[in-house]
Amino acid sequence: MTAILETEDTTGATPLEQAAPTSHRGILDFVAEVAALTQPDEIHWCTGSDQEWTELTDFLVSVGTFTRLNPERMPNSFHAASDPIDVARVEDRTYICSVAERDAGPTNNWMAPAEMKARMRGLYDGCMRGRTMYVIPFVMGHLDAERPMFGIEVTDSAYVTASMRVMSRMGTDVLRRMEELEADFVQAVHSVGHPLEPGEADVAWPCNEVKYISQFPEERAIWSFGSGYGGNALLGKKCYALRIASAMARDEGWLAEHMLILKLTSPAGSVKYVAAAFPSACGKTNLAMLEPTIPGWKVETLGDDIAWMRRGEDGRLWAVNPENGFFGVAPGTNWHTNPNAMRTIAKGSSVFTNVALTDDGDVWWEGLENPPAHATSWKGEDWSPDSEELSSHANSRYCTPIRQCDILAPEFDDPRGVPIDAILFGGRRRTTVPLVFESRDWNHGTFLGATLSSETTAAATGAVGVVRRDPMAMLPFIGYNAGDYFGHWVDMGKHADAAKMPRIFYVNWFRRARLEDGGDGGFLWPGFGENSRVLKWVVERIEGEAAAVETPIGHVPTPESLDTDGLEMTAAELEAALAVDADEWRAELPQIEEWFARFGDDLPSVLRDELEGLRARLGA
Ligand code: SAT
Ligand code: MN
Repeated sequence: MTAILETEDTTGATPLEQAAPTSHRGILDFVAEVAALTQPDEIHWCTGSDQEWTELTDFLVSVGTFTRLNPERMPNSFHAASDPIDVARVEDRTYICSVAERDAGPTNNWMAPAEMKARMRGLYDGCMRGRTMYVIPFVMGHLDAERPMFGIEVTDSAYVTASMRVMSRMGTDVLRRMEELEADFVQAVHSVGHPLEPGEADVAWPCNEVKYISQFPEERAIWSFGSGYGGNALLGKKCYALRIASAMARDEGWLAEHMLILKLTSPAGSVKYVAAAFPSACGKTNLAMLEPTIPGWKVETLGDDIAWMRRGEDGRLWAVNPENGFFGVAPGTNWHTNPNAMRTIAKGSSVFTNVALTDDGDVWWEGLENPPAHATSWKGEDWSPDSEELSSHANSRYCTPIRQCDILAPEFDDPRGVPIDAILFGGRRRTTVPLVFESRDWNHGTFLGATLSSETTAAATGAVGVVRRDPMAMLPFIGYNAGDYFGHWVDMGKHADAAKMPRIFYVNWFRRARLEDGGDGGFLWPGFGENSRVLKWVVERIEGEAAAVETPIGHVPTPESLDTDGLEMTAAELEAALAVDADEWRAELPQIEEWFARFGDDLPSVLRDELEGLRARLGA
């Protein structure tokens, strides 16, 4: 660690420069500027080494942020509990600070860059006093990509630094490559906003009631203040890999999407790659690591949250996962719903936040097998199975290295990524949306994505269970005007190689049996590993083998075309899962209309035409 001194040496180099392990001018200037403003006691340049991990985690244990888990159960792993005011992404405090207001509209909060910077400079002023500032050189995607996507996160949180080591490729190798390439990088500033006066004791989870998560898309910069949690603070994730990257992707003709990537191998050995977009906490991680229940099919994982997709020389859309770890929702994860995630976690080297801590130094959460007779809840209170309160926050998370996943596809290491055959959009809907259907073409698929709807979850603060439109599952992550974003999707399909673009499907694992039809209100589809049956239908559609009925909303499987061998499901239940109820869909039309009205003239005419086409097909 380097103390920041006041004076320069005889060469004119500042003490910061003398102590910095780099000569990259842009990095030095950025770090010096942030340090001058935030006034940390020390600066630590991250190497990414095992020793550094040990030092960081030891430090976090010593200050009470981390509790070391029982090494026999969960080696090299830690439990953390956040402040209850800091448990999820804060969408109402998240801003796209583009120069022009229209470039952020209409789905984002906006503030002029100068105004936001003035406001945040005030907050940042001295905000790292009494703390260490960690400098994290990181790359999203591969270090040996044709164009590596670099970032520097400066943060006063050791928790964030340890988590970034799990979630991204970071450290000395990255710094060296940045120097060799004299590379540009995304500037990412993060502070928990909790300076320490001399002698003041720290708290286990420092944060601030005032929070700002600000993106400056034109400058490719991120300023985050006040939160230490997940996507608010691990700035490589949503802030960079989605908000900033989507703006880069618009400018450069590619796609940065909130999608898992999986590899599917059929019994005959044919391989397909699927990307799928669901809103946060709707089962992306489970689908990404699915264990097929149908014989002979194999799923391997490439990513569970973010896909960067570029057109390859062959005209196909190639996807890479820019991340290096999983930041998965813990509750509901168990040996049935996601055995591969359980096996990944069990290897250790993981951080668990806001789950329960058992008396024998293990973690537990709602939905996990074998509830302990007693545990400490995420709020630090005594908990037992008959407690009224939940042991774990609904947005509690495990943070674990992707390389520990037994079913990681070898292509994860290929900087070119994988050619995508199918894109799935999905949400959480009790009614209306069938288990699966295929879009008519790329533009119709774009319309399905643009109108994607889902009931809200605990991944963001706010009411849970309300239906909202979440276009491409990107509502909180589109870094520019959402109308332009839809236009960009339409443009991606306008190409000489349009026929090589992925086919687009829509899925809903969450439809319920209707009481008025004599149903019990429960889920119509068993989900989890059984979703392999839907993936099989998707593959067979692509190969021209699976039958479908053309309905007003798209191509829906015939009941026979879906492999239900061995499934305990009545014909009526299957029919209900696949049903397209014209009345229910007619009721969607005014909602879609209202949604599209928000975009005014910025809505691409193609999408308006798609809505009119749907209306006509529904006879409305
Ligand atoms: O907190 S994160 O944004 O990283 C997780 C999520 O909501 O997907
Ligand atoms: Mn996500």
